[in-house]
Amino acid sequence: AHLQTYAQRAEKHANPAAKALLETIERKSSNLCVSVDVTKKADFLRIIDIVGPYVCLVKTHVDIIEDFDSSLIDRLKELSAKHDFLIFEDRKFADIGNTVALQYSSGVHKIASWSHITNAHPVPGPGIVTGLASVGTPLGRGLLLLAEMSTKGNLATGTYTADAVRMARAHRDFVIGFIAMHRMDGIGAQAGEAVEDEDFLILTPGVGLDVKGDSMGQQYRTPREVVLESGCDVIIVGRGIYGKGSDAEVREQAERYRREGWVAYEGRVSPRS
Ligand code: UP6
Repeated sequence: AHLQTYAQRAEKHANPAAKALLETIERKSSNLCVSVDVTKKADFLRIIDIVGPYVCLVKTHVDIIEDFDSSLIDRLKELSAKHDFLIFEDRKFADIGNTVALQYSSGVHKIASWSHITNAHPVPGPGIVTGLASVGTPLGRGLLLLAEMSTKGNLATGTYTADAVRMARAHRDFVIGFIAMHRMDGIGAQAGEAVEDEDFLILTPGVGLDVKGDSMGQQYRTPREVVLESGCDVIIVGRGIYGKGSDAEVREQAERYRREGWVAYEGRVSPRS
């Protein structure tokens, strides 16, 4: 699937969130997702208004915002319409199905009511997908499973990763892809199992052009390594963009990562040599 264009893949996708994301990527020539990990509502909204034109997706951690209220969600939705991007709350659900269904639908944040895409750790087993799907499917939402992580020493490797892919395969209407560092095509498939027509989106954090990591285990790769060499579909960039001081600099970095991500994609779907 990764040698097809985003537009070709959008046509075939049945899940509304996956289809909308692929169409947005194509329309804006952007496979960039900005992760806006700041703690004040005003900063959060200001950064999103700056980077909005350059992104297909805005990733949030709404539980870190100190002055969170429902007006923030109203503003976020307005910005999503103004700049034409989708919203991904990076909640990383990890509990039993009944609990995650409540966490997804209810509480202060009511994530399912505004976030097109969210994600979950596969560690509790398939019940986590059933629980989240009970809330998200009627709303046309999509789920990503964390099949791999970007951090040094993480445990999401080998058979854990393969089992995450199998779990996704069993729920293809709601699980639209993975947080992962590489493509997952065919991983964990049984002999003779037909998996050629599956098209999981790979969204990849740990992307940076200027530094190799941080002091807490984060590891960065370039958009070229992620999209061209590893076949991932969306680059997720946080501090590399919002961490750059002035508004002008934030805009410049968003433009830079959009361009780098898109050039890497073009190199993948239409190689010159
Ligand atoms: N994230 C990772 N690695 C993972 C999964 N998620 O970094 O394996 C998330 C973090 C953060 C963002 O929660 O919001 O992606 C990366 O931010 P950064 O670019 O500032 O490092």
